[in-house]
Amino acid sequence: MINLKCFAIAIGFIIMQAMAGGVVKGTIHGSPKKIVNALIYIEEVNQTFAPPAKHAELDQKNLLFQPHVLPVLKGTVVDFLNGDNVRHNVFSPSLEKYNLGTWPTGEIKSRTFDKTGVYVQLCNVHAEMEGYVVVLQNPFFCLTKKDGLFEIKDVPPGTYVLKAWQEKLKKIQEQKIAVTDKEETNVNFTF
Ligand SMILES: [Cu+2]
Repeated sequence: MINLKCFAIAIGFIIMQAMAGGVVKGTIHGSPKKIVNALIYIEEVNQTFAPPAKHAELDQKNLLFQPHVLPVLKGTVVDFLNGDNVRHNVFSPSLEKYNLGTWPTGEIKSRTFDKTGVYVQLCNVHAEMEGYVVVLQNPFFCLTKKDGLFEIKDVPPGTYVLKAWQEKLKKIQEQKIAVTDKEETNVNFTF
């Protein structure tokens, strides 16, 4: 017979173990247009991370890519939706380049993102539309809101390169960081 209490404790222990790690926290300083939708991420963690089974979604609604920036783990499938009553297209001139075609409301096109990098999303029906899919090696990233604050939890202890991307930056910024178990590493960026 299974001892349920011990089983629960064991599960709790496993969860505690899995969540061990440090926190990387900080602020991006700069003009309001530059500190919003910035992606702070650890360039590489020496582990393999399985992509989520659940698809990520990128909608085209009110003639905007929503969300404007979509960070995903390498291998993630992104479903491209059309939430408008007009036809939209999706293409990207980035890296290996793709064009998913043009489709009406209600239809979905999917693409698996197997390679890390920044993919600008464009629509050849509406020249003003622009969005980004950013494909990352690991799940330790944070997308900023208007306040430019970021916090990445449960980072395995180690030394890493922390990167900062934002669409208006000419170049990705980076800093070397050291993460210690159960401690906070504070980092700031100025854009
Ligand atoms: Cu469009």
